[in-house]
Amino acid sequence: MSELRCILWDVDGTLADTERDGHRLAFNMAFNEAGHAREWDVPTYGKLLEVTGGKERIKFDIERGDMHAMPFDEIARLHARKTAHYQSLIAEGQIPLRPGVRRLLEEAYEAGITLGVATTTTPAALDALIEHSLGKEWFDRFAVLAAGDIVPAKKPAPDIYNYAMAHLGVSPEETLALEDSGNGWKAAHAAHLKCVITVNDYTRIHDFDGADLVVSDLGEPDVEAVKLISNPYALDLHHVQLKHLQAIMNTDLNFELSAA
Ligand code: XBP
Ligand code: MG
Repeated sequence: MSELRCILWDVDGTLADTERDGHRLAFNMAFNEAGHAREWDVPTYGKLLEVTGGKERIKFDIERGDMHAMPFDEIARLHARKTAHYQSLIAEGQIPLRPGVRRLLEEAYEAGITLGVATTTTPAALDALIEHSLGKEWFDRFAVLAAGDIVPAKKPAPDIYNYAMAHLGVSPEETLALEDSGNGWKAAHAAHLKCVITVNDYTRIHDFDGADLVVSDLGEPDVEAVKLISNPYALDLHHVQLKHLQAIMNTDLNFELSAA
């Protein structure tokens, strides 16, 4: 139980729905361009999301026999081409931010909350999304951009969260994570962070048992209320605001429940 000082944002699926019509298409473009007879359709890619990291995802597909074998340096080259295609898709403005993301980012920034990114994706892919979907000013507004291979173990390991917090000099007790996936939730939980989940079409079937709030999206004031999927703090909300994240941080759920 503590004051909220820092919010760490996941990227893919949380800031924007980048996977199905962004990353997936970019992988397929790179495969096609390199002459690999492989295309990841929508359901196949949904299952492959269990493997975090693009290079790791290709390696997994090879090891299970669905792509022909290649050494890791060739995988890395193929992935670099994928990243270039992804950057082009993002630059074309194909992927908007999810509902409420800009609103909540701005509210937290204006309130002086430290903001950071903790993601599995490649720094160049993250930079493209910030530049084209969020706006260049956010390069300065995020106090840390923790991404990709900066840590050896990707989510569900807690390493990227631990790296971001160490860089910022904040503790888990004063930090909240925003995530969209089972692996993201596991990483935040293993880093001892409270965590709010916004699900999407790929992740609504994931297990978020123990998460502090699970919602359809962050929502906006002038549209229909968000769908509350799991609301253990019994928050009364139409759309997710900074005050709700602060309430989650200020409440010791175990104490409240045992005192009730
Ligand atoms: C999601 C991921 C990433 C992307 C692909 O990251 O697992 O691997 O699917 O990006 P997060 P790369 O939800 O943590 O933002 O190909 O650049 O790895
Ligand atoms: Mg994600």
